[in-house]
Amino acid sequence: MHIRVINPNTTAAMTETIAVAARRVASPGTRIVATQPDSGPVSIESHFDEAIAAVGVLEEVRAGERERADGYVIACFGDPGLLAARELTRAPVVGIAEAAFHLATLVATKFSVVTTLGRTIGIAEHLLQAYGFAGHCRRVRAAEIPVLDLEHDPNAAFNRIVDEARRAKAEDGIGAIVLGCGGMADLSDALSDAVGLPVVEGVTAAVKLVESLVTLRLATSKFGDLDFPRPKAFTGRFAHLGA
Ligand code: 2AL
Repeated sequence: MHIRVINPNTTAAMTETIAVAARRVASPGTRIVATQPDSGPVSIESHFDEAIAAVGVLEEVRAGERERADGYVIACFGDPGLLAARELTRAPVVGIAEAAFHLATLVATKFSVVTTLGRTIGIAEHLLQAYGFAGHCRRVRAAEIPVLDLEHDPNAAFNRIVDEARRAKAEDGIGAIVLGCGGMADLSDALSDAVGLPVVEGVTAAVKLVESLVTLRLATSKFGDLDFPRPKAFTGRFAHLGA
């Protein structure tokens, strides 16, 4: 099985962190191909960053189709471009936020999210509403770490995440923590040990969900709104995305 794990930001070091975490949980027969767009934001911390990054995600899905990928993971917690990506392929496409929310509800009745910057809280809350998980999530919390600090100063970042997760455990009435950034892909075991709660991390959750969907032969539905986009010309710098 060939799973293309797309880091929607352009920071190669973060792609590597994501790749290592994905390979750690992948089944022996699964090949993880981890990629990032050529162009776009180095980190995704706003609606603007997400909108630009989504185009790169879609280009990476097109590239994956040429390589006959069996499934895709969108490894940013805003799940940028998720539904558009599903339109481009029959293969399953799973975002790390939706994957983590789904699995968290299987191990706890309530969870809190610990994400990076406070300004991304609204993005996660919007997804919780859109996906129908708002009733399971007690609170989206921020450790106030810029995304790239996860790469540049990992020990300080981890300590802030531990502090916020401990506050969540003490104050939120939860049974599990969801980690709210692809760059946190390597932190779930250490955080779980430090806090004493199940910690659901989206990259690893999404890899196992894609493996399950492929094994169960559950392809993305081409009946209805996830059908391939109608062929048409695109102009200017997006000409390569047209038919
Ligand atoms: C993210 C993420 O997962 N990757 C990135 O660049 N930004 N999301 C977040 N909330 O920090």
